[in-house]
Amino acid sequence: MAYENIRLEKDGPIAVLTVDRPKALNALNSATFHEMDDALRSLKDDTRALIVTGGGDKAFVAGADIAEMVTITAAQAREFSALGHHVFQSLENLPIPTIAAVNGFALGGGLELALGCDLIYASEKAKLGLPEVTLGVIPGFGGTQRLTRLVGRSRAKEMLFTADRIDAARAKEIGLVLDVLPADKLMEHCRAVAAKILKNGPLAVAQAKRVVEYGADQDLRSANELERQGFAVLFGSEDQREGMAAFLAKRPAAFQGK
Ligand code: DAK
Repeated sequence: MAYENIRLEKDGPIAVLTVDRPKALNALNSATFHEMDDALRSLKDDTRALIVTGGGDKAFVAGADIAEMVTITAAQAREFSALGHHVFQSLENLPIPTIAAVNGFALGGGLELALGCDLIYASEKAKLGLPEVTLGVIPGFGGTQRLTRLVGRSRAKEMLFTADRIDAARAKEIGLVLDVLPADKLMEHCRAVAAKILKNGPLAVAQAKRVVEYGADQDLRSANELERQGFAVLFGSEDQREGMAAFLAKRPAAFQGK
């Protein structure tokens, strides 16, 4: 599939997905979602980390495309919401770490996109918010739920009710972003984090992601059971043998992802 609204670039084991409609501040329309869906499906086993960012120098993603939404019916809104949910869920389900490099405005659906990633880093000029109530709607791509799980009910409600745009420093303060970087260092930082993760056992990283994601919504007993299963499964892998043998031999591990 040829892409008009996104770019998918490979840099060895790291893929970078750029939402690239800078004239509309990378707003997410249906075509963009379909391209993102295709891009995520196209990732092969040799891709071991994904960075998501925005094209141009102003925005990560300034939201769902308001021009496309302005006249849609309730039935179409449900369809659009389902499409966004599907794409962000696919992002969450990837067995590799995903990193949002928030390089500017991350508003509405843009913040929801970042929230679908495992790790969020922001540039100093990023502005984050959920302005949907100013448009007479609420977030429709999982933002109400993912934000609440990340920063707690109270802060999530504050952002949802006030529609305030917060800066990167404040976003870090409330635990929404992990770190704030100078704009020209953001991608470098995200690549360095990805490279650090890539040194570790890929099956173990995938299991860690899986047990956190599935466990977070369960009671502690069930979640711990999930962890036990994930732990046990890894003992059937060559990576576990290699990782432990390498430690004992005082050499770096050469993981194969098997
Ligand atoms: N959609 C469409 N176009 C957008 C856009 C957006 N979200 N954001 C910006 N643009 C376009 C502008 O219309 C403008 O286009 P032209 O006039 O040049 O043709 C161009 O990008 C540059 O924007 P500005 O001229 O406004 O640039 P400024 O620097 O002055 O302002 C801004 C930047 C980010 C503060 C401003 O553009 C802005 O406030 N943008 C809208 C932000 C926003 O409200 N985002 C949330 C969108 S709502 C649901 C599904 C999803 C959702 C809700 C429900 N269901 C299906 C139930 C999610 C909703 C949202 O994400």
